[in-house]
Amino acid sequence: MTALTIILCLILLVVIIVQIGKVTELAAKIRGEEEVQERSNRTQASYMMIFMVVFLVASVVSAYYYKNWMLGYGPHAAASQHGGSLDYLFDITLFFTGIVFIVTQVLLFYFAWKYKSQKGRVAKFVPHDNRLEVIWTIIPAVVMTFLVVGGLDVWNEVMADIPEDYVSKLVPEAENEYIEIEGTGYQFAWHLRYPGPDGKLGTRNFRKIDATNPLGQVWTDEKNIDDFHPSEIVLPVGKKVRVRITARDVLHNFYLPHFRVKMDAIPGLPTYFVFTPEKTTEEYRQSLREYPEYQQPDPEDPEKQLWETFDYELACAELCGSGHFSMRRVVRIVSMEEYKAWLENQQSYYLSSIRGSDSDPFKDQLLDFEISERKQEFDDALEQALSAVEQNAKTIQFNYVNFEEGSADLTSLSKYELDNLVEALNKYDNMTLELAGHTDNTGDPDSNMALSDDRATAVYNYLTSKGISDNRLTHLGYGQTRPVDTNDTDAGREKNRRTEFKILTQ
Ligand SMILES: [Cu+2]
Repeated sequence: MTALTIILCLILLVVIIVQIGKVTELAAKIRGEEEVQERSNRTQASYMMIFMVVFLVASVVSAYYYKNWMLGYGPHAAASQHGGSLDYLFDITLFFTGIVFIVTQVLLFYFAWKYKSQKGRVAKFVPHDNRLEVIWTIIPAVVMTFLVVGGLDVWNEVMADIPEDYVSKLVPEAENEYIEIEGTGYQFAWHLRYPGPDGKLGTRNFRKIDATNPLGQVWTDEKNIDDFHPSEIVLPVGKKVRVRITARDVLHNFYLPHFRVKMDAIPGLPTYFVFTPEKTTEEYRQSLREYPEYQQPDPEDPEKQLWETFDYELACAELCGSGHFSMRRVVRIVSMEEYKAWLENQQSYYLSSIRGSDSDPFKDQLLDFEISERKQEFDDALEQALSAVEQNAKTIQFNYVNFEEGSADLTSLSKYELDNLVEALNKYDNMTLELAGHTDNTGDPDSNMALSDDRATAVYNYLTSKGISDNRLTHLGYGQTRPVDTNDTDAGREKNRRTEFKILTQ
């Protein structure tokens, strides 16, 4: 109904305009056409001048009124080291284009007024003028040169070539040390990766991408072992950051508006930029506090005002598909102490999601740091047992010696702990041991007894094969006769299935 009314109104308007035209025509015929034409020209020309003044004043007033919506003004201050120079470049561009804008508008309307049609005046015909050509070529060329050179200067700050002695570190200290992080865009999110304590991002291969390996990390590359995948970007204030940017499907764009950095994420072609955050999230919030537009309650959390809930953000600045809007991640800039505390809570993706699974190439072996950790653990337990006085405290349980299900075959990972024991036996050459196997109470007691004996024997055989004299070792199975926990729960039964050794003499 509304649409119909509007259409009817429009038709009516057209009819009225046509009628007015006809009336004017008739009036002109009555009054004499030339005189009417001339008066009309004068009126139109003065309208031009009025329009010019109103339009220019409105342009300036609206630019001033909306200045807080522009980059670099009001609450939109830059939060990175180079951000200020980028905003300055915008200002310079605005200054020059502003002059051109005002001059061209004034001339356009002034000429329209000055050269309105007048009786007896003939247009001047200028076919060619070299001087004019030169002037309007040189002036824009000079201005453009200033703008382009200034722009290149800022661009080189963002795209700074990494110096040769550049070092990537998770916690940078020296001037030439960067934090190197990685963002991979896909439909529709960012997958973030930090290098872990070694400061180096591990290699990737797109063929390795699957459900458990979203970035196609090559697990045989040890630089990948400590890399972690956080859900937000957290960075310390005042440290240089290099962001490596890639995409997994289509074009995306890694955009950190508050830091004035923005770069395409291209499948198959890693890009990067460098920036140094200069204000922590908290400092930026405090600077927003004075602006009325940030003193409103946050619609999502009415208890708080908008400045309190403000966060820096990472957005995708490429229209990459229907879920494009959801490619947002929070960026937190914090003090070095907070950054370190946050790092403490991050878990290596490999160790938490891949280690021991079918896609782990090191499934059947221990990694160097695990070997040394477990050796430390074993040595500590042994020292404690050796220095203990009570006989009960002389028994040590193997924590990592395991057997294949229902058999007495040692698993491949068991040898590491047994090797620790071999080393200890070589170190303390008077030490003699009793090796004992235990089971839980499931199954037949007699076969449990036999199985536990076989398992103690397997350990005995391993140790003697490593050159330990057989008169230093005895072995026997206790079956289910000596539980250390309840046999009513899974956890209890697991504790009861164990192999241990007792120090007889030392
Ligand atoms: Cu995107």
